[in-house]
Amino acid sequence: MSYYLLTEETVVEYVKRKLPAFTQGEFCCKEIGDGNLNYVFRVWREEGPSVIIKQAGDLSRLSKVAYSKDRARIEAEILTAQNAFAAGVVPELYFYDPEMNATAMEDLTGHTIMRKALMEGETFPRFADDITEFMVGMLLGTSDVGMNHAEKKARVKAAVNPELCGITERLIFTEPYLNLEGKNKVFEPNLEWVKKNLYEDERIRLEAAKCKMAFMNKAEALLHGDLHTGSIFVTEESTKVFDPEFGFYGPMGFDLGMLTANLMFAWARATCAYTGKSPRAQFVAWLEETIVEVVELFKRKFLSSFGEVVADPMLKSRGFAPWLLGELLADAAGVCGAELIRRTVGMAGVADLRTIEDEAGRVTAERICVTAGKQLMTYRFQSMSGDDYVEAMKLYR
Ligand code: SR1
Ligand code: MG
Repeated sequence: MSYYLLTEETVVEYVKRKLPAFTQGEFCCKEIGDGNLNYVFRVWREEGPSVIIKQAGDLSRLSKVAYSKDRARIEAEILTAQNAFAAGVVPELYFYDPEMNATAMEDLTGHTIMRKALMEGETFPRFADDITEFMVGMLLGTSDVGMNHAEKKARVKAAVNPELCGITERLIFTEPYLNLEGKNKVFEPNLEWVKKNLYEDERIRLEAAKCKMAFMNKAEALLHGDLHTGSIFVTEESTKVFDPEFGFYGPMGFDLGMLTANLMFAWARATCAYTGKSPRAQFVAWLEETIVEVVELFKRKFLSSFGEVVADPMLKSRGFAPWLLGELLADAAGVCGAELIRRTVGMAGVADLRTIEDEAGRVTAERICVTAGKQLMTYRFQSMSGDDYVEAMKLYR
């Protein structure tokens, strides 16, 4: 069967053909994707089985830009690796269809997108534990710490993803500082402030350039590549990381940095323009604890699991694991800074900031993020603790 673009009219027939559990009965379907790159459908029957189908088209959905459909294969291979090294924290993969560039995976209905939940002031007691399990499992399992050197190189090659990495290089590490094509979307009342504090700051541009170089060259471990709160489904009892389409072998600190930045957006919103249902002080305290816990639990788990998975005798040298962790944390702080800056001034802003209705609240929330971003990026080699992240958020007055 050769490739065709799935629609709500054809996806049920496709699923019935591919999955035995779906052969009997009438199924409903809905296109649920709201991203730019792919088509995502849910197919289900009341009291019966359900599945998510994600298909890559020749053109991106919204911007109609041509991207290689091979990205679907890369994403399916990443999901396979995630199920091997972080089972339970990612959707199960049912199949990948190379002809159709389509993936079938577990339906996570019942979960909520974490960004939305945080904007409503919800808290998730399992989150820090689950997400650090995911990150540490993936980083150690797919790096030269836990994987045979030849297998790792073959996997690096198979996951090379120039198009999606190109988006990150442009959107995170270039455009926010240079605004070359005028694609930045700076909140008008902050234009002058951003000009003075970002565009005219040559030192931060230099640090961002160094972080960009690390992103482009450190093929250390398989990353999710876009681990923001919109890529995480949550309930009180469960955390599921999805949408690894930006994944590739990159610097080990990347996912941790992006994640912390996105928890910080929730903090900036809660502090300046809270719209949640729970008491604000309680929610802010939970966010601060969670940011600290994510960093500190990550460090503890990384060091304790390192000893369990390391095979290379040189990597067992005394002091190597803490050194590697130190490098990783510096990269993480740099990425956190870059993410804080780009989601505030760049073209792909976050709802946490961009939907703040009160002008003064949004002005302050955005300045908090850019100021914290600059601090963490500049002092990334000293930003080793969870408290450093919380303190960075409190710098702008
Ligand atoms: C064109 S895609 C824009 C952004 O959304 C994704 O989630 C990535 O973060 C990307 O940078
Ligand atoms: Mg996405």
